[in-house]
Amino acid sequence: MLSKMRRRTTLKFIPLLLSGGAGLSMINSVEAQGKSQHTWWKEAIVYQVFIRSFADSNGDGIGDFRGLLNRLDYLKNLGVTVLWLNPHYDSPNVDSGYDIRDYRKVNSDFGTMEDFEALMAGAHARDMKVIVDLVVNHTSDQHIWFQKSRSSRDNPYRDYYIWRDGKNGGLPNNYPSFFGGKAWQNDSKTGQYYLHYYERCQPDLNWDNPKVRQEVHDIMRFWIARGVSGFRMDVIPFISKPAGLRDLTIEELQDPSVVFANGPHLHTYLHEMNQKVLSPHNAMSVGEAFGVSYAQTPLFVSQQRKELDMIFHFDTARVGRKDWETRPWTLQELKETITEDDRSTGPDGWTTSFLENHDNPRAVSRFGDNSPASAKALSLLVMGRRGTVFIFQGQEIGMTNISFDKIEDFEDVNAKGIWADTVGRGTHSANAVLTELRQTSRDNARTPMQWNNTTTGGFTTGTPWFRLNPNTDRINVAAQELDSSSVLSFYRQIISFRKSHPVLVYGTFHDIDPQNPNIFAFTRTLDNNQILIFINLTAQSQAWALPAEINLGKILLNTHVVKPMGRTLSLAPWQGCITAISS
Ligand code: TEU
Ligand code: CA
Repeated sequence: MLSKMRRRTTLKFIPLLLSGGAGLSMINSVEAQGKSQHTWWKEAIVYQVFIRSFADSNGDGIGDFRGLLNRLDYLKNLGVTVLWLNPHYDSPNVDSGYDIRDYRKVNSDFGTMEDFEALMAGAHARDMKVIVDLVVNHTSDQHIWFQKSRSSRDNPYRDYYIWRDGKNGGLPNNYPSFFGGKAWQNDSKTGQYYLHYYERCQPDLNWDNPKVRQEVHDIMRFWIARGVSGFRMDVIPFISKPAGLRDLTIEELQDPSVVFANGPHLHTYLHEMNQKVLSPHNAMSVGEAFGVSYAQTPLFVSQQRKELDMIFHFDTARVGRKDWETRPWTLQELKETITEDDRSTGPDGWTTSFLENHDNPRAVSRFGDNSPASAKALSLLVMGRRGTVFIFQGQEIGMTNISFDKIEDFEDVNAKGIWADTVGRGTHSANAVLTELRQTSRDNARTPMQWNNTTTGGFTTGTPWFRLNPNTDRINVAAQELDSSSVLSFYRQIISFRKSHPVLVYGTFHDIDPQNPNIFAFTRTLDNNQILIFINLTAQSQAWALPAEINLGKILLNTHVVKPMGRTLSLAPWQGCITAISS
């Protein structure tokens, strides 16, 4: 309901944004869908590393650059071609590094700049590229710019951030913060308020100041010079602030991201960044597109507009969610988001395929039943659709959510903010909020990587910074390495299959049975080459009648040993196949 409402609301922004810039009519004239230009980043298998929880090399309980370096052969073996590092910069770590103190220093928890350079060299020696997180909607309040900015109203850095007087003895407007409470903080030194969409220690930068944009471009060049091949851009649609910073209406307050993502100069700033930095250096870009509707997607990713290469839409990964709460969902709904996402790119844009990241719970717990079989079925969904593949550490072994007994078990600032806004204000019971957070919390994805069956999971020789999931005794890399029927073995197989079958990368996507509540069946087509993918996304056996126009060809990849045959296929729980289609 809410997401439908959001789509309708956002549609009206389109003509506004297009006036003056390149229009959709221009986009329509380019190459037909499916004839997409071949590029390395479309073919990439990106592996996201939440460094803090990946591998600890020095026994302090915190994952680090050397730990990751030591595991590069494992990733190479898996078939990974690009690493995406979560923020690796100097930070007080209030929001896991998304609060940056110095963009030109590395996080000392992770090692030194020399360690970072060794990691880069190690990746390049194995033909892997590295992209880093670009977090430039906000900085840490400990950043020198903010320290200067807050020092006086006439400091040259004052205008690097967004300062306003209060209104009628209260806040400048009614913006809420995503991490609870309001988005304004009064600063006693000068008596004004600064804006923070996230935690109050994450003040928002003022992108309308050309000096800020110049600084960001310089930071990007700094990391490109150190071998980085591109950027994942954190909440990038929020950089241009709404004109006048008026109050949000009650309807807009339901989902402030829609207004925040539609600032008047957003596309001007992205185009400028592309022309000054991305294009000249051939750097890849993927924007986290919180608040962006499918209808708006071409504005970001149409190649002709020269802004970003692709964006992340959250609707698929967040089916069955309303913010931090769960809601009932159906497979039809999940499939609909994938079709919409696929079409949203327009004829010359590109998209991403993912179910997990550091902000979402584990897919196998959310859409599967925690079983290895369901992890394999979901891998087929991620690898089978069109879009650059992003997998998150541990997904390849079927890591699951962890159990939380009490609020103290959580590390995440987001969980704490939700708690304060609900239980803290007496609007919800502790039990009700815990029940939801257990399923939706970002902490579910942030537990240490499970390398072996010891109590510290082979992640560290010391005390891990965050609890390991006790199921590391069953779910771990060491055990799966030796087992040809493991989730890990299946990931290796399907990644190598995708790499050797361009139809899986470039072929058009078509859902052939959208109303089926149990099975996801779709074709991929590239020139004369067509393949069929069907996945039983339930824990029960299912019969699936092949559509009349399709004759099953050779089975090319199968999650199970048993081969489905005939015109009505019997599928085991979570069984999925890739097959040829015979004429
Ligand atoms: O996240 C964007 C974001 O706001 C949501 O994904 C967030 O996880 C949650 O839904 C808020 O209610 C990005 C980063 O990925 C996230 O880790 C950071 O905390 C956030 O921006 C601020 O930098
Ligand atoms: Ca360490």
